Amino acid sequence: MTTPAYSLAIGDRAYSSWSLRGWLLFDAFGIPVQTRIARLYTDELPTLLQDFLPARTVPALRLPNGPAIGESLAIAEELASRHPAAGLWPADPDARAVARMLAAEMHAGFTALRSHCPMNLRVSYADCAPPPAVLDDLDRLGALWAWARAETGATGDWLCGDYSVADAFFAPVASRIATYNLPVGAAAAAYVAAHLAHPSFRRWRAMGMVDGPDQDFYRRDYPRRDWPGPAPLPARAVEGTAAENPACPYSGQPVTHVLELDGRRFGFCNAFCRDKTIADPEAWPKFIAIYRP
Ligand SMILES: N[C@@H](CCC(=O)N[C@@H](CS)C(=O)NCC(=O)O)C(=O)O
Repeated sequence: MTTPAYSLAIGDRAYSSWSLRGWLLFDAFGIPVQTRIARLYTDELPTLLQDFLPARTVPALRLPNGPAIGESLAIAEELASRHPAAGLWPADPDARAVARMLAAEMHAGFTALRSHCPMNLRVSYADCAPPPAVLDDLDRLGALWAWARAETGATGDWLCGDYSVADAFFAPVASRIATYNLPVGAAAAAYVAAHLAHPSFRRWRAMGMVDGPDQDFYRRDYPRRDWPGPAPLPARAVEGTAAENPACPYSGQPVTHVLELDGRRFGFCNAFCRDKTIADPEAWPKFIAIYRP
């Protein structure tokens, strides 16, 4: 008998910061999930959420053969209870307490940063003239992150040792600091860089680059700069179905859409999977397995 899957309702990947948190709780911890996406600011969202009542926002999670729950923090706790070996929270009790405090403060706070700098993974601005309240939020983040490292003795990329729920909760903040080129100290900048390079974050962003039209609500006229995260390999879409791989690396289905990289042609079974691969080829292990066998 196959285990029934978790079903996760999400919004536009480029813009829905809470959906990113919810999805990272699965992808970054190796827990399989089926996603159902709806466009923010359209009727799609309330329609999708009809299947996830009483949740009113995304992410919303339908438990296998069970109820639906909303609220990213509740989803984190529920997954941690159901998957104790996945390491969502640090194993050390003191580090776990620190991680819980971080996630809770993120869940409740940083409203100035969140409203002045809404998450937008499709652009990178040189400056956004952050007002004092945003600078206060950035100071608080820097202090909180330094406190977590001092308290837990974490010396690597993540705040409490291994990547935990606390880090997943700060991923959208890291993306905002990158997108809006916000001023932070060296330690915070290194933490942001670690998020931009995290494989799960790269996969989400790659999908977010191509999974729907730009939303006007998030448009800003700030000067642009290059995305400060890892630069994608230079792949591009090409016509035809001729490809060096006989079947889609993700589904095993016949090739219908092709990309070109380094003069080589690779095929996929639909436009979305081809285009998410073009957006960041190195984010996709099954593609890299055929590109660099
Ligand atoms: N406290 C919620 C916040 C979720 C949230 O605000 N999600 C936004 C998208 S990022 C949403 O669903 N907005 C649609 C709406 O409020 O109608 C959580 O932790 O999951």
